[in-house]
Amino acid sequence: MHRVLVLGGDGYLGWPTSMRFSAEGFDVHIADNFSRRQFHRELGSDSLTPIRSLSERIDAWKGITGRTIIAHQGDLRDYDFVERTIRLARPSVIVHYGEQPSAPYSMIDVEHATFTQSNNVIGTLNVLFAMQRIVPDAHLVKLGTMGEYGTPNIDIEEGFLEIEHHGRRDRLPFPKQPGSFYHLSKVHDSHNIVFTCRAWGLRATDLNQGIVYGIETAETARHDSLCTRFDYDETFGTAFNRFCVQAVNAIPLTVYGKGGQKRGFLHIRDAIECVWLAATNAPKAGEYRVFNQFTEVFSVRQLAELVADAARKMGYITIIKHLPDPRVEAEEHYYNPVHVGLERLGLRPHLLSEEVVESTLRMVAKYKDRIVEARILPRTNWRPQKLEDEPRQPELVARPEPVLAERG
Ligand code: USQ
Repeated sequence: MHRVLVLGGDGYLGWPTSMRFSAEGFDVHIADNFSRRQFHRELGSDSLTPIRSLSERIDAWKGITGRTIIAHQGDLRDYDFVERTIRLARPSVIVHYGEQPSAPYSMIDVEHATFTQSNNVIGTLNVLFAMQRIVPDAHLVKLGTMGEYGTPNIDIEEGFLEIEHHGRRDRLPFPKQPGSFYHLSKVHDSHNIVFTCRAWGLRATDLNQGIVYGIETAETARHDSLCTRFDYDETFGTAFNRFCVQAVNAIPLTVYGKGGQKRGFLHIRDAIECVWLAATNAPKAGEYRVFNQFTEVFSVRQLAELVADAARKMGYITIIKHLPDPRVEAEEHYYNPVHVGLERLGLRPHLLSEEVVESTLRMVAKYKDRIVEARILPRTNWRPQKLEDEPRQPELVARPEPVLAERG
């Protein structure tokens, strides 16, 4: 029997991934500390979709499919928890989403920056140590980010660059120029993973993922109780999902700066498919492999126009507003990243069609009453903050809670 441990299995991608592996016949274990739910309570925001607690989701999945998913509650920064969970699950694959995933969250202040880096880097180190001790042949599928590379003025290769220097050649990790303390945490993880593949012979795939949009996968579509979260707030919501919520709520679409920031995007169905393809085509022992995980490139401006056009056709009065960019990033730049590895493994991309935009807008309209408008406009600024500007943000309250207190 194949066994997978999904770290962060209660999250936006973690829950659909867990169901996908379960549907394919894997024994699925989830580890989660419900931190994403706590971050939302801290910030006064919530998922647009009314998600169930993890135990309710697992019960619903069992009721519909007859299949069992086992959950372990704990924090990856707690080495004993990580080792105990891996001993119990004995996974052949570990899919690692268990990190703080928001760039704005990491830029709020020193507490949020140090929390993000210690949470992500120490959690991943604990996973690497426990793998080496208990399941050294398992395959680590780690969620990285396209943001590790930044936006260099040359083509971005898939993880490595063939380089000639002073007459000698080598294949070296592609240079990293990340744009937030969150993106930096993923770079630090990558370095730790490369090192453990080399030193301990672990096998790992780093998935440098672009920005995921959408809500529905084959498994979430089976019943409302299986739906995944859909964030649209300034901290956890990403560009496309935010624009859809803004369009339905008659808020001008918030394009930061000129909107010429280009990024790789992919539909949530493809994100899950990529993880499945990577997991079921393991690298050899000692190999550290990188895939650039996205299907197409848009500028933020293009993305806003796509959403605005579809919304107008559906009768919404939608305008685009260029706000001063709260981030420090290039607002117009060259961007041409390679993405061939996952296509070679069989990925058949679902591109961003008008139909996808319309179905997302319809889903948003269904839950319109749940929108918390006060959490949409950007407040977090990348630039140095003066003491007199404080306090502007709520305090960090990311502490594990007992399962019984878990809320949707
Ligand atoms: N942006 C806007 N308006 C908005 C929100 C964002 O113009 O209302 C712009 C940002 O300035 C940025 C771009 O859209 O230039 C992308 O921002 P985002 O918030 O959609 O995504 P980002 O912060 O880059 O992070 C997201 C996920 C993260 C993942 C990353 C992949 O939150 O977990 O690693 O996408 S990537 O962007 O390729 O690094």
